[in-house]
Amino acid sequence: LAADAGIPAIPVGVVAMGVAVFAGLSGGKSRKSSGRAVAVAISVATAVAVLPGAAASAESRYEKRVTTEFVCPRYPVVGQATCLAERRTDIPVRKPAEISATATPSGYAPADLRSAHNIPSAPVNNTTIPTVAIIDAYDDPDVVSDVATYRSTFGLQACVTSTGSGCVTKVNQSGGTSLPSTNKGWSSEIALDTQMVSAACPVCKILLVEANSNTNSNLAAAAKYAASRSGVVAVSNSYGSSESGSETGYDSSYKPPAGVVMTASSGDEGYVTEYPAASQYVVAVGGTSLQKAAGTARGWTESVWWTSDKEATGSGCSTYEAKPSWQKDSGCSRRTEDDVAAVADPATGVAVLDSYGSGGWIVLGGTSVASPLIATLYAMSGTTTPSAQSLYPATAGGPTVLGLNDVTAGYNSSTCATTNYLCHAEAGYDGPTGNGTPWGLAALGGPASTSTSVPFTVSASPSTLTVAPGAASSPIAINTAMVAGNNPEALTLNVAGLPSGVTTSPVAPIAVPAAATASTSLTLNVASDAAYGSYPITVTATDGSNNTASTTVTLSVPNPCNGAQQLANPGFESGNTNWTTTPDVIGEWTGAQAPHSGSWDAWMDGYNAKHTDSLSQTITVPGAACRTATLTYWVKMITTQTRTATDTFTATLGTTSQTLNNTTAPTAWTQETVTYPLASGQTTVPVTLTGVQAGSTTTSFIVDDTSLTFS
Ligand SMILES: [Ca+2]
Repeated sequence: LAADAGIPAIPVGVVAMGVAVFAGLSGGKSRKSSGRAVAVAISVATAVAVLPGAAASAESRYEKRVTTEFVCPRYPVVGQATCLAERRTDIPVRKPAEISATATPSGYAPADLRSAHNIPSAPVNNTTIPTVAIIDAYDDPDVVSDVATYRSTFGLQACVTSTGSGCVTKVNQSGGTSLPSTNKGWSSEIALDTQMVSAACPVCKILLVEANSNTNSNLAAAAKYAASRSGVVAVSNSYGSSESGSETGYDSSYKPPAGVVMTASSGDEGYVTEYPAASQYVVAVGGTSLQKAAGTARGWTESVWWTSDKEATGSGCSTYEAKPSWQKDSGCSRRTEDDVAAVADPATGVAVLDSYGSGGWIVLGGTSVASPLIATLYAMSGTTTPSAQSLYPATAGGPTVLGLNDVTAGYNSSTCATTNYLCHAEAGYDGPTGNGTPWGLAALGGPASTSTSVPFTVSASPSTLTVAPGAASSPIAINTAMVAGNNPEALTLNVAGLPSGVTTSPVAPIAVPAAATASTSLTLNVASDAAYGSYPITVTATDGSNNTASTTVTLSVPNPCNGAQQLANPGFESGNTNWTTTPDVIGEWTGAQAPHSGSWDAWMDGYNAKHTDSLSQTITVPGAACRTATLTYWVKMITTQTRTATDTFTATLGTTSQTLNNTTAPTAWTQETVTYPLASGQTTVPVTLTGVQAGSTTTSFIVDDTSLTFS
């Protein structure tokens, strides 16, 4: 067993999962010490506490059964640490090929985490792209490809090799390229850590430092090396071992130089402290159960992660570490865990692609989720003095720190007194969640108000254009640009509002590679049968964080059909000219047969005998672009035949007819309309008006002011 050479006998085994052995160590807990490595996967069926609603008692919960296993051996030997991740075993591992737009990975996605913590889409106040360092043991041979697939799956920018933005750099604990041996459990941890950095900060650089093994000495050496690297702002440590009298010997490794912050997961074993989270020089990160809460201002709600007394976030009072000056809590004279928190409950876990350790997409929980998220937010904040201090009010009970969601519900020990803040959430500071969970970057040293405005713009040139049916537009430049101060992001263009018969080239969605500015050519193809009119077409650019910006292109599809009235002598003012008519129909009639306007109209029927009158013209269609003919006319009926429908008036346009009869025709001047869709290639349209009086009882149909138009 790799005993920790530099460290004198550590009384107990180190924690796997945060726990471990504690023969008589702090907390008064009695834990089984194994002193030997144990099989990795320990299945635990658990009743998970799921969030009490705001109105419910802090203790209320519903039982949600999930099963989990620790990805690293739970009881490593003395002097070794365990990784602090738990895998859901009730959710099947899914191969990358099983993932699609409609079959997304289970577990929270980057957009969920960004929403839950109001994380801006890019670092603020940074003059260079910050680097987040991840400390783990052993080698994950698939880390680079898994991070790349994770990013592409969730629409995050790809690695930009020229700048290192979004890329993983992997080194051993002394910065060399000779990597340690592989390890499946730690590979799951490495996949989780690097993907959480990607989720929170797609542009950040990731430095993965792989310790030769999981001994405390190797991990401390890796952490010290990472903090010394140029460009590193935050170092995340998602592992722990039980506290021991020799731990302070490692503090010099975990005390970062100015301008760098160390974060450490507080543990997954409930109300107990672990190292290095217990170090006074690190930011101890606890875990919550994070759930969506529709209808609330935040949209999310959190409580302390507690699955069982042996599967919950760590917290407590250190046995060996001095109290940092900014901690003001009264129930622990030494260093108190934790400082801050983020999601860790496996029941509300995150999506991770872990090819080497698990063979595909899995859902992970544990405080290993929380530490890299917090480290990344420090890196994004732009502060030159990242520290736990910014999380604390200046005085005990002082004003709430800006930018934190106070967690007030839940506990990490079922036997914990409700008044014990070390294991019970309460308003303000408490052990399990520290001062709360981040809301933006203000509590991590960032600006008080982080702009969450969209970090890019989109415009179109030209923004208005006319395209005839059957033609394609000239290329439209869709110009996208990052707002100053933001790193380039890959964008996706979508097009909405296309009318029937109009398509785009290329077809949306259209990928725009990450760049400070980009111009994407878009062509509108207007089919010959596209609908005439003016249409606002919306082009929307979306980044990997679901920020959107839109611009409008107004497309006019002109109607080239001559819309002028085409009937000749439409009001009969020229007598019979142009009309083919039966005798004595068009005239200067007066009295009841007087015209609708002018002096002339057409009087059909009205004889003391059966009779039929008609009027007709055949009109030339004014152009091949015309699609519809529309006839209007004014009509009025005079009849003594009121009992039965015997007499008819029919207006026929092409093959469309409208028929009135002596019981339905209007007895006062009324305008009627008939429309007729032209056949393809049709060049003429006949118009016929016909009145039929069926017997000797008189009925007259009076017509005036006709009109035939095309469109
Ligand atoms: Ca609290």
